[in-house]
Amino acid sequence: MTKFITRNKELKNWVAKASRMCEPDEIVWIDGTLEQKERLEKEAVASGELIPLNQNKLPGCFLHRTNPNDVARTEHLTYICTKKKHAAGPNNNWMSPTAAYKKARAIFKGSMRGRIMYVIPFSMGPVGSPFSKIGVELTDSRYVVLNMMIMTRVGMSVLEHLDKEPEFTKCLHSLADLDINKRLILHFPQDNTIWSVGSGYGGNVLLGKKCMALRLASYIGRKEAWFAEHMLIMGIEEPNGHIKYIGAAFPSACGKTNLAMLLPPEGLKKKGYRIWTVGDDISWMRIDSDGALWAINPETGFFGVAPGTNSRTNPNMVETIKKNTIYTNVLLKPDGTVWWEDADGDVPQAGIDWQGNPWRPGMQDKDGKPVLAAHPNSRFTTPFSQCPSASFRIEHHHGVQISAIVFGGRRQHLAPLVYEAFNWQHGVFVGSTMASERTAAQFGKQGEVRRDSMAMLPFCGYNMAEYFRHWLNMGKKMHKPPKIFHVNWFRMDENNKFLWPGYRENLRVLEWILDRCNDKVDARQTPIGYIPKAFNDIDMTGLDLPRGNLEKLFAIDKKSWIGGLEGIKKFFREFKKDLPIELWQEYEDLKSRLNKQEK
Ligand code: OXD
Ligand code: MN
Repeated sequence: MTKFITRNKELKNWVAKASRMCEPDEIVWIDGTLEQKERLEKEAVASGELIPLNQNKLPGCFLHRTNPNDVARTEHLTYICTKKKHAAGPNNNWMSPTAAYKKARAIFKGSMRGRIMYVIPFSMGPVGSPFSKIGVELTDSRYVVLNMMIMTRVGMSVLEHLDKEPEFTKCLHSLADLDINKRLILHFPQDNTIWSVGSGYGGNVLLGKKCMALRLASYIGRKEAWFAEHMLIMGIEEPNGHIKYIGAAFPSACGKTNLAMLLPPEGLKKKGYRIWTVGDDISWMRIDSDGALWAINPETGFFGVAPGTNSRTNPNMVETIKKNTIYTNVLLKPDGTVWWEDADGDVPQAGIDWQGNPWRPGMQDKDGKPVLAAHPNSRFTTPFSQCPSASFRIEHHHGVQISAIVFGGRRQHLAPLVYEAFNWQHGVFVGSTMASERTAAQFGKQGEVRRDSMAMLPFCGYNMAEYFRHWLNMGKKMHKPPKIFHVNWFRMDENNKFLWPGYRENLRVLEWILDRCNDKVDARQTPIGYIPKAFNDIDMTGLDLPRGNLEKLFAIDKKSWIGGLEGIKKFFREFKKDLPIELWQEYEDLKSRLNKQEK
Protein backbone atom coordinates (compact mmCIF):
# COMPACT_ATOMS: atom_id res chain seq x y z
CA MET A 1 0.00 0.00 0.00
CA THR A 2 1.56 3.32 -1.07
CA LYS A 3 1.82 6.07 1.50
CA PHE A 4 0.96 9.38 -0.17
CA ILE A 5 2.40 12.42 1.52
CA THR A 6 0.63 15.01 -0.54
CA ARG A 7 -2.80 16.55 -0.66
CA ASN A 8 -2.33 17.45 -4.33
CA LYS A 9 -4.88 15.24 -6.07
CA GLU A 10 -3.30 15.58 -9.48
CA LEU A 11 0.02 14.43 -8.06
CA LYS A 12 -1.54 11.47 -6.26
CA ASN A 13 -3.36 10.33 -9.39
CA TRP A 14 -0.32 10.73 -11.59
CA VAL A 15 1.99 8.78 -9.24
CA ALA A 16 -0.61 6.00 -9.05
CA LYS A 17 -0.96 5.90 -12.83
CA ALA A 18 2.80 5.85 -13.46
CA SER A 19 3.24 3.09 -10.93
CA ARG A 20 0.55 0.99 -12.63
CA MET A 21 2.51 1.37 -15.86
CA CYS A 22 6.08 0.89 -14.54
CA GLU A 23 5.19 -1.65 -11.83
CA PRO A 24 7.86 -0.80 -9.22
CA ASP A 25 8.11 -3.01 -6.12
CA GLU A 26 7.87 0.04 -3.91
CA ILE A 27 7.36 3.82 -4.00
CA VAL A 28 9.56 6.10 -1.90
CA TRP A 29 8.90 9.83 -1.49
CA ILE A 30 11.98 12.02 -1.26
CA ASP A 31 11.74 14.40 1.70
CA GLY A 32 15.12 16.06 1.19
CA THR A 33 16.51 15.19 4.63
CA LEU A 34 20.17 14.43 5.24
CA GLU A 35 19.14 11.18 6.86
CA GLN A 36 17.36 10.02 3.71
CA LYS A 37 20.26 11.15 1.53
CA GLU A 38 22.74 9.14 3.57
CA ARG A 39 20.50 6.08 3.44
CA LEU A 40 20.28 6.37 -0.35
CA GLU A 41 24.06 6.73 -0.62
CA LYS A 42 24.53 3.55 1.40
CA GLU A 43 22.06 1.68 -0.76
CA ALA A 44 23.66 3.00 -3.94
CA VAL A 45 27.06 1.80 -2.75
CA ALA A 46 25.62 -1.61 -1.89
CA SER A 47 24.01 -1.90 -5.35
CA GLY A 48 27.19 -0.76 -7.13
CA GLU A 49 25.62 2.45 -8.51
CA LEU A 50 28.14 4.49 -6.52
CA ILE A 51 31.74 3.81 -5.52
CA PRO A 52 32.77 5.64 -2.33
CA LEU A 53 35.92 7.71 -2.76
CA ASN A 54 38.67 8.32 -0.20
CA GLN A 55 36.63 10.01 2.54
CA ASN A 56 39.67 11.71 4.09
CA LYS A 57 40.74 13.36 0.87
CA LEU A 58 37.31 13.75 -0.77
CA PRO A 59 34.69 13.74 2.00
CA GLY A 60 31.15 13.00 0.88
CA CYS A 61 32.33 12.16 -2.67
CA PHE A 62 31.37 9.23 -4.88
CA LEU A 63 32.14 7.88 -8.32
CA HIS A 64 29.57 6.62 -10.80
CA ARG A 65 30.14 4.94 -14.16
CA THR A 66 27.51 5.04 -16.87
CA ASN A 67 26.98 2.48 -19.57
CA PRO A 68 29.60 3.20 -22.30
CA ASN A 69 26.79 3.72 -24.82
CA ASP A 70 25.26 6.36 -22.56
CA VAL A 71 27.74 9.17 -22.00
CA ALA A 72 26.16 12.28 -23.52
CA ARG A 73 22.87 13.92 -24.45
CA THR A 74 21.31 12.04 -27.33
CA GLU A 75 19.89 14.81 -29.46
CA HIS A 76 18.74 12.44 -32.21
CA LEU A 77 16.54 10.62 -29.67
CA THR A 78 15.16 13.84 -28.19
CA TYR A 79 11.72 14.94 -29.40
CA ILE A 80 9.29 17.79 -28.99
CA CYS A 81 5.82 16.24 -29.10
CA THR A 82 3.28 18.88 -30.04
CA LYS A 83 0.01 18.23 -31.83
CA LYS A 84 1.25 20.09 -34.89
CA LYS A 85 4.75 19.58 -36.30
CA HIS A 86 5.00 23.25 -37.14
CA ALA A 87 4.95 24.16 -33.44
CA ALA A 88 8.22 22.24 -32.89
CA GLY A 89 9.87 24.00 -35.85
CA PRO A 90 12.71 22.90 -38.13
CA ASN A 91 15.08 23.05 -35.14
CA ASN A 92 13.55 20.05 -33.32
CA ASN A 93 12.82 16.38 -33.88
CA TRP A 94 9.06 15.96 -33.75
CA MET A 95 6.65 13.17 -32.90
CA SER A 96 2.89 13.43 -32.39
CA PRO A 97 1.93 13.08 -28.71
CA THR A 98 -0.23 10.03 -29.49
CA ALA A 99 2.58 8.21 -31.28
CA ALA A 100 5.17 9.25 -28.69
CA TYR A 101 3.13 8.15 -25.66
CA LYS A 102 2.35 4.85 -27.37
CA LYS A 103 5.96 4.14 -28.29
CA ALA A 104 7.30 5.06 -24.86
CA ARG A 105 4.52 3.31 -22.94
CA ALA A 106 5.67 0.00 -24.44
CA ILE A 107 9.17 0.63 -23.03
CA PHE A 108 8.01 1.94 -19.65
CA LYS A 109 5.61 -1.01 -19.20
CA GLY A 110 6.95 -3.02 -16.26
CA SER A 111 10.32 -1.26 -16.52
CA MET A 112 10.61 -0.75 -12.73
CA ARG A 113 9.89 -4.35 -11.73
CA GLY A 114 12.25 -5.33 -8.93
CA ARG A 115 13.11 -1.66 -8.38
CA ILE A 116 11.95 1.27 -6.28
CA MET A 117 10.19 4.25 -7.83
CA TYR A 118 11.37 7.45 -6.17
CA VAL A 119 9.12 10.51 -6.15
CA ILE A 120 11.25 13.67 -6.17
CA PRO A 121 9.38 16.95 -5.62
CA PHE A 122 11.70 19.74 -6.75
CA SER A 123 11.67 23.46 -7.31
CA MET A 124 13.55 25.27 -10.02
CA GLY A 125 14.29 28.59 -8.33
CA PRO A 126 13.74 29.52 -4.67
CA VAL A 127 10.52 27.94 -3.36
CA GLY A 128 7.78 30.52 -3.57
CA SER A 129 9.64 33.03 -5.79
CA PRO A 130 7.61 34.53 -8.65
CA PHE A 131 10.26 33.12 -10.98
CA SER A 132 10.09 29.54 -9.76
CA LYS A 133 8.45 26.44 -11.19
CA ILE A 134 7.76 23.18 -9.45
CA GLY A 135 8.42 19.76 -10.94
CA VAL A 136 8.10 16.21 -9.71
CA GLU A 137 10.41 13.54 -11.11
CA LEU A 138 9.60 9.84 -10.83
CA THR A 139 12.69 7.68 -11.34
CA ASP A 140 14.05 4.23 -10.65
CA SER A 141 17.64 5.51 -10.35
CA ARG A 142 19.22 6.40 -6.99
CA TYR A 143 21.95 8.20 -8.94
CA VAL A 144 19.27 10.49 -10.38
CA VAL A 145 17.79 11.13 -6.92
CA LEU A 146 21.19 12.02 -5.43
CA ASN A 147 22.08 14.26 -8.38
CA MET A 148 18.71 16.02 -8.24
CA MET A 149 19.34 16.68 -4.54
CA ILE A 150 22.45 18.63 -5.55
CA MET A 151 21.09 20.32 -8.66
CA THR A 152 17.66 21.43 -7.39
CA ARG A 153 15.74 22.30 -4.23
CA VAL A 154 14.18 19.01 -3.20
CA GLY A 155 11.82 17.78 -0.52
CA MET A 156 9.12 18.68 1.96
CA SER A 157 9.05 22.45 1.43
CA VAL A 158 8.26 21.76 -2.22
CA LEU A 159 5.54 19.26 -1.33
CA GLU A 160 3.98 21.76 1.05
CA HIS A 161 4.00 24.30 -1.75
CA LEU A 162 2.28 21.76 -4.00
CA ASP A 163 -0.60 21.57 -1.51
CA LYS A 164 -1.41 25.18 -2.42
CA GLU A 165 -0.23 25.30 -6.01
CA PRO A 166 -1.70 22.50 -8.11
CA GLU A 167 0.42 23.06 -11.25
CA PHE A 168 3.70 21.16 -11.67
CA THR A 169 5.81 19.60 -14.43
CA LYS A 170 5.38 15.83 -14.61
CA CYS A 171 8.79 14.25 -15.18
CA LEU A 172 8.92 10.50 -15.63
CA HIS A 173 12.21 8.64 -15.95
CA SER A 174 13.19 4.99 -16.04
CA LEU A 175 16.54 3.43 -16.78
CA ALA A 176 14.58 0.50 -18.25
CA ASP A 177 17.32 -1.74 -19.67
CA LEU A 178 19.59 1.10 -20.91
CA ASP A 179 19.14 -0.12 -24.45
CA ILE A 180 20.08 2.63 -26.91
CA ASN A 181 17.43 1.27 -29.29
CA LYS A 182 14.80 1.84 -26.65
CA ARG A 183 15.97 5.27 -25.53
CA LEU A 184 13.66 8.26 -25.88
CA ILE A 185 13.70 11.77 -24.41
CA LEU A 186 10.20 13.11 -25.01
CA HIS A 187 8.84 16.56 -24.24
CA PHE A 188 5.10 17.27 -24.24
CA PRO A 189 4.94 21.05 -23.80
CA GLN A 190 1.15 21.08 -24.15
CA ASP A 191 0.86 18.62 -21.21
CA ASN A 192 3.70 20.10 -19.13
CA THR A 193 5.19 16.60 -19.20
CA ILE A 194 8.57 14.95 -19.86
CA TRP A 195 9.17 11.24 -20.41
CA SER A 196 12.75 9.96 -20.51
CA VAL A 197 13.54 6.29 -20.82
CA GLY A 198 16.55 4.08 -21.50
CA SER A 199 19.31 6.45 -20.39
CA GLY A 200 21.23 7.17 -17.19
CA TYR A 201 23.25 10.14 -18.48
CA GLY A 202 22.71 13.45 -16.61
CA GLY A 203 21.57 15.66 -19.49
CA ASN A 204 18.95 13.04 -20.43
CA VAL A 205 17.75 12.17 -16.94
CA LEU A 206 18.16 15.09 -14.53
CA LEU A 207 14.90 16.32 -15.93
CA GLY A 208 14.90 19.65 -14.10
CA LYS A 209 17.88 20.80 -16.16
CA LYS A 210 17.83 20.83 -19.97
CA CYS A 211 14.39 19.21 -20.34
CA MET A 212 12.39 21.34 -17.92
CA ALA A 213 14.46 24.47 -17.25
CA LEU A 214 15.19 25.02 -20.96
CA ARG A 215 12.91 23.08 -23.33
CA LEU A 216 9.65 23.26 -21.39
CA ALA A 217 10.46 26.55 -19.67
CA SER A 218 11.23 28.25 -22.99
CA TYR A 219 7.77 27.18 -24.19
CA ILE A 220 6.10 28.42 -20.98
CA GLY A 221 8.25 31.57 -20.98
CA ARG A 222 7.00 32.60 -24.39
CA LYS A 223 3.39 32.26 -23.23
CA GLU A 224 4.04 34.10 -19.96
CA ALA A 225 6.45 36.69 -21.44
CA TRP A 226 9.76 35.71 -19.83
CA PHE A 227 13.02 34.15 -20.96
CA ALA A 228 14.47 30.69 -20.24
CA GLU A 229 18.00 30.84 -21.63
CA HIS A 230 21.17 28.75 -21.89
CA MET A 231 23.18 31.42 -20.09
CA LEU A 232 25.59 31.86 -17.25
CA ILE A 233 24.92 34.73 -14.87
CA MET A 234 27.81 36.50 -13.20
CA GLY A 235 28.16 39.55 -11.01
CA ILE A 236 31.17 41.78 -11.60
CA GLU A 237 31.97 43.89 -8.57
CA GLU A 238 33.47 47.10 -9.84
CA PRO A 239 36.15 49.06 -7.99
CA ASN A 240 33.43 51.39 -6.61
CA GLY A 241 31.73 48.43 -4.91
CA HIS A 242 28.76 48.27 -7.26
CA ILE A 243 27.97 44.87 -8.69
CA LYS A 244 26.81 44.67 -12.31
CA TYR A 245 25.35 41.41 -13.59
CA ILE A 246 25.65 39.96 -17.06
CA GLY A 247 24.05 36.97 -18.77
CA ALA A 248 26.18 35.13 -21.33
CA ALA A 249 25.23 32.43 -23.83
CA PHE A 250 27.88 30.27 -25.47
CA PRO A 251 27.36 26.89 -27.12
CA SER A 252 28.16 23.83 -24.97
CA ALA A 253 31.90 23.40 -24.29
CA CYS A 254 32.85 27.04 -24.94
CA GLY A 255 33.78 27.84 -21.33
CA LYS A 256 30.60 29.15 -19.67
CA THR A 257 31.44 27.48 -16.36
CA ASN A 258 35.01 28.82 -16.33
CA LEU A 259 33.87 32.35 -17.14
CA ALA A 260 31.08 32.33 -14.54
CA MET A 261 33.56 31.89 -11.68
CA LEU A 262 36.79 33.41 -12.90
CA LEU A 263 39.36 34.92 -10.60
CA PRO A 264 40.38 38.40 -11.79
CA PRO A 265 43.89 38.58 -13.25
CA GLU A 266 46.37 40.36 -10.95
CA GLY A 267 46.29 43.64 -12.91
CA LEU A 268 42.50 43.98 -12.51
CA LYS A 269 42.32 42.51 -9.02
CA LYS A 270 44.44 45.39 -7.80
CA LYS A 271 41.84 47.79 -9.16
CA GLY A 272 39.26 46.11 -6.94
CA TYR A 273 37.38 43.76 -9.25
CA ARG A 274 35.72 40.67 -7.84
CA ILE A 275 33.44 38.07 -9.42
CA TRP A 276 30.21 36.73 -7.94
CA THR A 277 28.87 33.58 -9.57
CA VAL A 278 25.09 33.35 -9.91
CA GLY A 279 24.88 30.50 -12.42
CA ASP A 280 26.88 28.63 -15.04
CA ASP A 281 24.27 27.15 -17.39
CA ILE A 282 20.68 28.37 -17.15
CA SER A 283 19.10 31.76 -16.68
CA TRP A 284 15.42 32.59 -16.22
CA MET A 285 14.79 36.26 -16.83
CA ARG A 286 11.73 38.43 -16.27
CA ILE A 287 10.85 42.05 -16.79
CA ASP A 288 10.09 43.46 -13.36
CA SER A 289 7.85 46.39 -12.44
CA ASP A 290 10.83 48.73 -12.96
CA GLY A 291 10.93 47.72 -16.66
CA ALA A 292 14.39 46.17 -16.24
CA LEU A 293 15.42 42.57 -16.89
CA TRP A 294 15.96 40.45 -13.76
CA ALA A 295 17.43 36.96 -13.69
CA ILE A 296 17.70 33.91 -11.50
CA ASN A 297 19.65 30.70 -11.86
CA PRO A 298 16.98 28.05 -11.23
CA GLU A 299 19.56 25.42 -10.25
CA THR A 300 21.47 24.85 -6.99
CA GLY A 301 24.45 22.93 -8.34
CA PHE A 302 26.93 22.57 -11.18
CA PHE A 303 26.95 19.63 -13.57
CA GLY A 304 30.34 20.44 -15.02
CA VAL A 305 32.68 18.82 -17.53
CA ALA A 306 35.72 17.37 -15.71
CA PRO A 307 38.47 17.18 -18.40
CA GLY A 308 40.32 20.46 -18.61
CA THR A 309 39.25 21.58 -15.13
CA ASN A 310 42.37 22.55 -13.17
CA SER A 311 43.81 25.35 -11.04
CA ARG A 312 44.73 27.40 -14.08
CA THR A 313 41.46 27.11 -16.01
CA ASN A 314 39.11 27.24 -13.01
CA PRO A 315 40.61 27.53 -9.50
CA ASN A 316 37.19 28.17 -7.93
CA MET A 317 35.78 24.94 -9.34
CA VAL A 318 38.82 23.01 -8.10
CA GLU A 319 37.89 24.24 -4.59
CA THR A 320 34.17 23.55 -5.06
CA ILE A 321 34.52 19.87 -5.98
CA LYS A 322 36.63 18.83 -2.99
CA LYS A 323 33.61 17.53 -1.05
CA ASN A 324 30.01 16.32 -1.45
CA THR A 325 30.52 15.75 -5.16
CA ILE A 326 29.38 12.95 -7.44
CA TYR A 327 31.94 12.23 -10.15
CA THR A 328 30.81 10.44 -13.30
CA ASN A 329 33.07 8.58 -15.76
CA VAL A 330 36.43 9.81 -14.48
CA LEU A 331 39.58 7.80 -13.60
CA LEU A 332 39.73 6.15 -10.17
CA LYS A 333 43.22 6.38 -8.66
CA PRO A 334 44.66 3.69 -6.37
CA ASP A 335 44.37 6.07 -3.38
CA GLY A 336 40.62 6.42 -3.90
CA THR A 337 40.78 9.88 -5.45
CA VAL A 338 39.98 10.81 -9.06
CA TRP A 339 41.73 12.17 -12.13
CA TRP A 340 40.96 13.24 -15.68
CA GLU A 341 42.88 14.50 -18.69
CA ASP A 342 44.28 17.97 -17.96
CA ALA A 343 43.62 17.78 -14.23
CA ASP A 344 46.02 19.19 -11.65
CA GLY A 345 49.01 17.14 -10.59
CA ASP A 346 51.08 14.47 -12.25
CA VAL A 347 49.57 11.93 -14.60
CA PRO A 348 48.86 8.92 -12.38
CA GLN A 349 50.89 5.84 -13.18
CA ALA A 350 47.91 3.52 -12.81
CA GLY A 351 44.19 3.58 -12.16
CA ILE A 352 40.79 2.29 -13.27
CA ASP A 353 39.50 4.12 -16.33
CA TRP A 354 35.97 5.41 -16.90
CA GLN A 355 34.89 2.06 -18.31
CA GLY A 356 36.13 0.18 -15.24
CA ASN A 357 39.27 -1.24 -16.89
CA PRO A 358 42.87 -1.06 -15.58
CA TRP A 359 44.59 2.00 -17.07
CA ARG A 360 48.18 3.18 -17.50
CA PRO A 361 49.48 6.29 -19.28
CA GLY A 362 50.44 5.64 -22.89
CA MET A 363 47.98 2.80 -23.39
CA GLN A 364 46.60 2.51 -26.91
CA ASP A 365 43.49 0.88 -28.30
CA LYS A 366 43.51 -1.55 -31.22
CA ASP A 367 43.54 1.36 -33.70
CA GLY A 368 46.60 2.88 -32.03
CA LYS A 369 44.60 5.72 -30.42
CA PRO A 370 45.37 6.68 -26.79
CA VAL A 371 43.01 5.12 -24.25
CA LEU A 372 41.52 7.96 -22.24
CA ALA A 373 41.47 7.83 -18.45
CA ALA A 374 38.25 9.83 -18.24
CA HIS A 375 35.52 10.15 -20.86
CA PRO A 376 35.80 13.55 -22.63
CA ASN A 377 32.28 14.32 -21.35
CA SER A 378 32.94 13.04 -17.83
CA ARG A 379 31.29 15.19 -15.17
CA PHE A 380 31.06 16.29 -11.58
CA THR A 381 27.83 17.21 -9.83
CA THR A 382 28.60 19.62 -7.03
CA PRO A 383 26.70 22.02 -4.77
CA PHE A 384 26.65 25.66 -5.77
CA SER A 385 27.00 26.73 -2.14
CA GLN A 386 30.54 25.29 -2.01
CA CYS A 387 31.82 27.63 -4.71
CA PRO A 388 34.11 30.31 -3.20
CA SER A 389 32.66 32.90 -5.59
CA ALA A 390 28.99 31.91 -5.01
CA SER A 391 26.79 35.00 -5.09
CA PHE A 392 24.93 35.92 -1.91
CA ARG A 393 21.92 36.73 -4.15
CA ILE A 394 21.21 33.13 -5.21
CA GLU A 395 18.23 32.81 -2.85
CA HIS A 396 16.97 36.29 -3.67
CA HIS A 397 13.40 35.92 -4.94
CA HIS A 398 13.77 38.74 -7.44
CA GLY A 399 17.15 37.64 -8.73
CA VAL A 400 19.67 40.11 -10.10
CA GLN A 401 19.33 42.91 -12.62
CA ILE A 402 20.98 42.17 -15.95
CA SER A 403 23.03 45.04 -17.46
CA ALA A 404 24.43 43.25 -20.50
CA ILE A 405 23.77 40.16 -22.56
CA VAL A 406 26.81 38.53 -24.11
CA PHE A 407 26.71 36.03 -26.96
CA GLY A 408 29.74 34.11 -28.09
CA GLY A 409 31.04 31.40 -30.33
CA ARG A 410 34.20 29.67 -31.37
CA ARG A 411 35.30 31.43 -34.56
CA GLN A 412 38.87 30.91 -35.69
CA HIS A 413 39.03 33.82 -38.07
CA LEU A 414 35.81 35.75 -38.45
CA ALA A 415 34.56 37.44 -35.30
CA PRO A 416 36.57 40.05 -33.38
CA LEU A 417 37.37 39.65 -29.69
CA VAL A 418 34.31 41.73 -28.82
CA TYR A 419 31.72 43.88 -30.54
CA GLU A 420 28.56 45.59 -29.42
CA ALA A 421 25.25 45.44 -31.26
CA PHE A 422 23.78 48.75 -32.41
CA ASN A 423 20.51 48.16 -30.56
CA TRP A 424 18.25 45.38 -29.24
CA GLN A 425 16.93 44.32 -32.64
CA HIS A 426 20.43 44.12 -34.08
CA GLY A 427 21.47 42.20 -30.95
CA VAL A 428 18.74 39.64 -31.57
CA PHE A 429 20.12 39.24 -35.10
CA VAL A 430 23.62 38.76 -33.68
CA GLY A 431 22.32 36.11 -31.26
CA SER A 432 20.24 34.37 -33.91
CA THR A 433 23.22 34.02 -36.24
CA MET A 434 25.59 32.80 -33.52
CA ALA A 435 27.80 29.95 -34.65
CA SER A 436 30.83 27.89 -33.80
CA GLU A 437 33.37 26.10 -35.93
CA ARG A 438 34.22 22.48 -35.28
CA THR A 439 37.71 21.96 -33.94
CA ALA A 440 39.95 18.93 -34.40
CA ALA A 441 38.62 17.66 -31.07
CA GLN A 442 35.11 17.33 -32.46
CA PHE A 443 33.61 14.77 -34.72
CA GLY A 444 32.85 16.08 -38.21
CA LYS A 445 34.44 18.29 -40.78
CA GLN A 446 36.98 20.64 -39.27
CA GLY A 447 36.15 24.31 -39.68
CA GLU A 448 32.52 23.56 -40.52
CA VAL A 449 30.24 26.29 -39.18
CA ARG A 450 27.43 25.13 -36.94
CA ARG A 451 24.66 27.62 -36.21
CA ASP A 452 23.56 27.67 -32.62
CA SER A 453 21.26 30.65 -32.15
CA MET A 454 21.57 32.05 -28.62
CA ALA A 455 23.20 28.63 -27.80
CA MET A 456 19.60 27.38 -27.68
CA LEU A 457 19.34 25.29 -30.84
CA PRO A 458 19.31 21.96 -28.94
CA PHE A 459 17.24 23.40 -26.09
CA CYS A 460 14.43 25.51 -27.53
CA GLY A 461 11.14 23.68 -26.94
CA TYR A 462 9.31 25.26 -29.87
CA ASN A 463 9.72 26.75 -33.32
CA MET A 464 12.79 28.98 -33.23
CA ALA A 465 11.22 31.47 -35.61
CA GLU A 466 8.70 32.11 -32.82
CA TYR A 467 11.55 32.22 -30.34
CA PHE A 468 13.23 35.03 -32.31
CA ARG A 469 9.88 36.84 -32.39
CA HIS A 470 9.66 36.44 -28.61
CA TRP A 471 13.12 38.00 -28.22
CA LEU A 472 12.12 40.96 -30.41
CA ASN A 473 8.88 41.46 -28.45
CA MET A 474 10.61 41.30 -25.07
CA GLY A 475 12.95 44.09 -26.17
CA LYS A 476 9.94 46.33 -26.81
CA LYS A 477 8.50 45.61 -23.36
CA MET A 478 11.60 46.70 -21.48
CA HIS A 479 12.10 50.21 -20.26
CA LYS A 480 15.81 50.12 -21.08
CA PRO A 481 16.87 46.77 -22.51
CA PRO A 482 20.36 45.51 -21.67
CA LYS A 483 23.03 46.15 -24.29
CA ILE A 484 23.95 43.11 -26.35
CA PHE A 485 27.54 42.08 -27.14
CA HIS A 486 29.33 39.30 -29.00
CA VAL A 487 32.67 37.87 -27.87
CA ASN A 488 35.08 35.41 -29.45
CA TRP A 489 37.88 34.12 -27.23
CA PHE A 490 39.03 31.65 -29.89
CA ARG A 491 40.44 33.72 -32.74
CA MET A 492 43.65 32.35 -34.25
CA ASP A 493 46.58 33.74 -36.19
CA GLU A 494 47.88 32.44 -39.52
CA ASN A 495 49.77 29.67 -37.68
CA ASN A 496 46.63 28.47 -35.90
CA LYS A 497 47.79 29.88 -32.58
CA PHE A 498 45.25 31.51 -30.27
CA LEU A 499 45.60 35.28 -30.31
CA TRP A 500 43.94 35.76 -26.91
CA PRO A 501 44.92 33.92 -23.72
CA GLY A 502 41.32 33.54 -22.53
CA TYR A 503 40.30 32.27 -19.08
CA ARG A 504 40.76 34.91 -16.36
CA GLU A 505 42.06 37.45 -18.89
CA ASN A 506 38.54 37.55 -20.35
CA LEU A 507 37.62 39.91 -17.53
CA ARG A 508 39.51 42.61 -19.45
CA VAL A 509 36.90 42.35 -22.18
CA LEU A 510 34.03 42.29 -19.68
CA GLU A 511 35.42 45.49 -18.17
CA TRP A 512 35.08 47.19 -21.56
CA ILE A 513 31.55 45.82 -21.85
CA LEU A 514 30.64 47.32 -18.46
CA ASP A 515 32.32 50.60 -19.38
CA ARG A 516 30.05 50.70 -22.44
CA CYS A 517 27.01 49.99 -20.26
CA ASN A 518 28.08 52.76 -17.87
CA ASP A 519 28.64 55.18 -20.80
CA LYS A 520 32.25 55.51 -19.69
CA VAL A 521 33.98 54.85 -22.98
CA ASP A 522 33.48 55.74 -26.62
CA ALA A 523 33.47 53.15 -29.38
CA ARG A 524 34.24 52.85 -33.07
CA GLN A 525 31.40 52.06 -35.43
CA THR A 526 32.07 49.27 -37.94
CA PRO A 527 29.71 47.49 -40.34
CA ILE A 528 29.14 44.68 -37.81
CA GLY A 529 28.79 46.75 -34.63
CA TYR A 530 30.80 48.85 -32.20
CA ILE A 531 34.33 47.86 -31.25
CA PRO A 532 36.82 49.61 -28.89
CA LYS A 533 37.90 52.97 -30.23
CA ALA A 534 41.50 52.50 -29.13
CA PHE A 535 43.24 49.30 -28.15
CA ASN A 536 44.11 50.75 -24.76
CA ASP A 537 40.41 51.01 -23.98
CA ILE A 538 40.97 47.41 -22.96
CA ASP A 539 43.09 47.43 -19.82
CA MET A 540 46.18 45.31 -20.49
CA THR A 541 47.95 45.91 -17.16
CA GLY A 542 50.00 42.83 -16.34
CA LEU A 543 49.27 41.04 -19.61
CA ASP A 544 52.07 40.72 -22.09
CA LEU A 545 50.37 40.07 -25.39
CA PRO A 546 52.63 39.75 -28.46
CA ARG A 547 52.68 42.91 -30.53
CA GLY A 548 50.08 43.03 -33.21
CA ASN A 549 47.74 40.54 -31.52
CA LEU A 550 45.16 43.15 -30.56
CA GLU A 551 45.17 44.49 -34.09
CA LYS A 552 44.48 41.00 -35.41
CA LEU A 553 41.89 40.35 -32.73
CA PHE A 554 39.89 43.37 -33.84
CA ALA A 555 40.43 43.08 -37.59
CA ILE A 556 37.18 42.85 -39.52
CA ASP A 557 37.73 41.08 -42.78
CA LYS A 558 34.83 42.35 -44.86
CA LYS A 559 35.34 39.75 -47.57
CA SER A 560 34.92 36.92 -45.06
CA TRP A 561 31.89 38.60 -43.53
CA ILE A 562 30.33 38.98 -46.94
CA GLY A 563 31.17 35.31 -47.60
CA GLY A 564 29.45 34.40 -44.33
CA LEU A 565 26.17 36.01 -45.39
CA GLU A 566 25.29 33.00 -47.54
CA GLY A 567 25.34 30.70 -44.51
CA ILE A 568 23.06 33.05 -42.59
CA LYS A 569 20.63 33.24 -45.51
CA LYS A 570 20.51 29.46 -45.76
CA PHE A 571 19.86 29.15 -42.05
CA PHE A 572 17.14 31.81 -42.02
CA ARG A 573 15.43 30.22 -45.03
CA GLU A 574 14.83 27.03 -43.06
CA PHE A 575 12.22 28.97 -41.09
CA LYS A 576 10.40 29.96 -44.29
CA LYS A 577 7.83 32.70 -43.89
CA ASP A 578 7.81 32.35 -40.10
CA LEU A 579 11.14 34.16 -39.70
CA PRO A 580 10.45 37.67 -38.36
CA ILE A 581 10.85 40.23 -41.11
CA GLU A 582 12.99 42.30 -38.74
CA LEU A 583 15.76 39.68 -38.95
CA TRP A 584 15.71 39.77 -42.77
CA GLN A 585 15.89 43.54 -42.46
CA GLU A 586 18.95 43.26 -40.22
CA TYR A 587 20.47 40.83 -42.72
CA GLU A 588 19.95 43.30 -45.57
CA ASP A 589 21.30 46.18 -43.48
CA LEU A 590 24.45 44.23 -42.59
CA LYS A 591 24.94 43.33 -46.22
CA SER A 592 24.66 46.90 -47.37
CA ARG A 593 26.96 48.20 -44.61
CA LEU A 594 29.57 45.61 -45.59
CA ASN A 595 29.29 46.39 -49.27
CA LYS A 596 29.40 50.12 -48.71
CA GLN A 597 32.71 49.82 -46.89
CA GLU A 598 34.01 47.60 -49.67
CA LYS A 599 34.06 50.41 -52.24
C1 OXD B 1 25.55 21.02 -20.69
C2 OXD B 1 25.46 21.23 -22.15
O1 OXD B 1 25.73 19.87 -20.25
O2 OXD B 1 25.19 22.36 -22.56
O3 OXD B 1 25.42 22.00 -19.95
O4 OXD B 1 25.65 20.27 -22.93
MN1 MN C 1 24.74 23.74 -21.00
